[in-house]
Amino acid sequence: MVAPNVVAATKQRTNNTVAFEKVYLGLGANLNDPISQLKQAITALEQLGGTRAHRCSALYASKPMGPQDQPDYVNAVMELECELPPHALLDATQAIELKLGRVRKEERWGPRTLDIDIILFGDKQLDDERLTVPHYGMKEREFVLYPLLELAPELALPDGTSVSSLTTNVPRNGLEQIQ
Ligand code: A4P
Ligand code: MG
Repeated sequence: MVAPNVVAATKQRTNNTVAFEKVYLGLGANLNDPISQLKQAITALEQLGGTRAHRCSALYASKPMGPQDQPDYVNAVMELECELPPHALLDATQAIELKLGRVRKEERWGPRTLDIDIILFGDKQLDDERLTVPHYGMKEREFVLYPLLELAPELALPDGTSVSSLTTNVPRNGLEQIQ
């Protein structure tokens, strides 16, 4: 039989081991020099505590989803490893949006300086009042799927659907790499 104090020590070590999860973030902007917005966001995310191993897709120009009387977007997807819990990462990405000057407007899908969406968080499936993961729109958005595919051609969603199979139903709709 194992002495109780040995069991307790083992448990504590287990509890102190924080796993890094692979996370994908969608970045988008269409106001105030969107390329610069995205580059500043990428730098801020690279410096975010509790994250490591950052990789970013190319920057893509995309046609606006939603109201058409707004400028084209610049979109990208960033991959990182994250030891923060999902809601703490959301707090951090929203703080970056605000620091870079985002003003939240009423219009749905209207123009924005910078939007950071949590697309995937490991194999987690979350749905509460603040966070839905996988992101509710990812399966239909060319400006999410093609940059994701560029970064991780073999990637699958928690339900097993491969990203490459999703792109077969989602045309590029003018999406093009710009840098
Ligand atoms: N929220 C829930 N789940 C998530 C998640 N997975 N990641 C909540 C991030 N946030 C999540 O978001 C509204 C609330 O969603 C947050 O408070 C958070 O708790 P928001 O950023 O304040 O508002 P939003 O982004 O305007 O809303 P929405 O409906 O999420 O817009 P989308 O879906 O992000 O779409 N066209 C092109 N070409 N490229 C784009 O990037 N983006 C949009 C915005 C419209 N058209 C676009 C693009
Ligand atoms: Mg958003």
